[in-house]
Amino acid sequence: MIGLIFGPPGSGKGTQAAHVESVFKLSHLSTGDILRAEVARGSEIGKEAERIMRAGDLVPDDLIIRIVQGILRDPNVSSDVLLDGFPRTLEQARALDEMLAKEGHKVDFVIAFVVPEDLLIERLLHRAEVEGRADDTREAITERMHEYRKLTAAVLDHYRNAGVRVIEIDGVGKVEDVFERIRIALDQAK
Ligand code: B4P
Repeated sequence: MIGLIFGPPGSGKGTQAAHVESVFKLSHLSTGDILRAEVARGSEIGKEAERIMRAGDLVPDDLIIRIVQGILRDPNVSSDVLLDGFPRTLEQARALDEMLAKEGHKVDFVIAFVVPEDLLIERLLHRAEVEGRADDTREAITERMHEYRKLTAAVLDHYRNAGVRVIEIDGVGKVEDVFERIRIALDQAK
């Protein structure tokens, strides 16, 4: 089972993925978390990614595709996966489809959050105060929203056109209420 958790920055991807992982027994794989861990380790990948992420831009497709490929090929990684923050461009989506097709798999569902932009910005600025994440500055948030509209939003149509089940979730409200909407939708989709 391969699921994607999809939405603009601040829509609740990482937040809800943690709940989906524990209730639906899918391994949560967040490319944002992986990149932040590389930055913290000071690895070559981290050095390349740090400046790009801080500015709110997307890291190069080939870099992120190599990372995901390495993880999905790892025999210790479960074949039931929830991908969070990947794919973020059409090139990444095509690379993922190709990787999965080689193993006889495909994307089974996409959870796509719908949240108004003013609320997204409010959440991210609040996280900046609480966690101080390097890419939660007003300038970087503006750039991340721009990148989402320019490059990432099209990924949803890619999967819709491929006949993949896209489950739109209203991401406004308490975290537990949003998760309840996801739980009901995934239970119905079984
Ligand atoms: P991510 O780590 O994916 O960052 P994000 O889009 O902000 O999502 P995140 O999961 O952290 O936040 P969430 O919406 O859960 O990416 C960071 C950067 O890494 C990118 O900008 C890019 O540079 C790079 N990157 C990652 N993947 C890449 C790829 N595939 N290709 C290229 N570059 C890539 O939550 C946000 C906040 O809202 C939290 O504080 C949370 O507590 C709050 N929140 C969530 N739900 C809420 C609710 N219902 N009510 C109130 N607050 C809520």
